[in-house]
Amino acid sequence: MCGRHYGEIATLTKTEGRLTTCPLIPIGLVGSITVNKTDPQTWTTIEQKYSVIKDGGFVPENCTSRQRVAILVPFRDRESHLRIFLNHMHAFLMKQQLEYAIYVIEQSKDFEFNRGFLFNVGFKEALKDSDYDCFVFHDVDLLPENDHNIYTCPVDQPKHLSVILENWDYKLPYDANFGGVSAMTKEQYEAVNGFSNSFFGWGGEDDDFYNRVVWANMSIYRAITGVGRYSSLQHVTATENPARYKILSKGKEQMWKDGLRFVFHILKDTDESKVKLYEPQSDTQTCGLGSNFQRKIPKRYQDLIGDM
Ligand SMILES: [Mn+2]
Repeated sequence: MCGRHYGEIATLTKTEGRLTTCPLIPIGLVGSITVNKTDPQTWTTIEQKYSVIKDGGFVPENCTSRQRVAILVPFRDRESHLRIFLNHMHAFLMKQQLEYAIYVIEQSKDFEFNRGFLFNVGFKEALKDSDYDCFVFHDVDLLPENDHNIYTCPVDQPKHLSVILENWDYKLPYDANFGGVSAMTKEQYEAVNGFSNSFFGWGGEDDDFYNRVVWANMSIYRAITGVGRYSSLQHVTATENPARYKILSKGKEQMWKDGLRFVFHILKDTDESKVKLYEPQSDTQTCGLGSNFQRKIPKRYQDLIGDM
């Protein structure tokens, strides 16, 4: 489904203080870009290269960004992918003249990976830092190949950014695909009650997320062919969740019982210093999470880097 959208076509210029709004398509974008899949090996290499990045984020100097953008990246175990990702993304996003921060949301090993839950937590955590307008839900193993793929959110509809992927032979696998990299305004995310928390392991949460968009009477915007191209980093195939079709089939009745509104967690300090540990409160039992469910969530990659 590929609806029409006008959000990014409007060319309003406003002044905030002495700075003008950053251009819609910043000067210096070139379209197709080279993707470097080489691991920079150390966190220090990235920190030195991107010394301008503070607390995982960036604010353009000479203009006011059109939106404040939080990039949410669920994470577990793939340190090498994360270094490659950050090395690529910071250059990419700064060039787009966005005010943004990258949030790495890490999950403890106690339960199977739950991508949707981690996005819900990341959304709430990011809003404690800043009044973000736009959220990008991003896999760590996907790297944009075209800098005209602007990481902002159309105000009138959700956006699917990762239209064609290297590991799918650069084809969209099916029209309702909304996985990989997607973007929503704060209001749109609240209107779909975020992601379901019920999908553990691989698969299903992105299709449920798409269904929620439809049930909220929205449609998905995709950029023109060639812009939404992504390189993929290789990894061992994750374990598919065999229960996903059953959970998906109950998605509509669960939409307002299972999602953003039902993610509760409390903050705890741990001996692991910079890593913060979250535990859902017992209410989360109602959305299928066990009582011993725990998540480690470094708010930004500096937290993950620690003193290394
Ligand atoms: Mn993958």
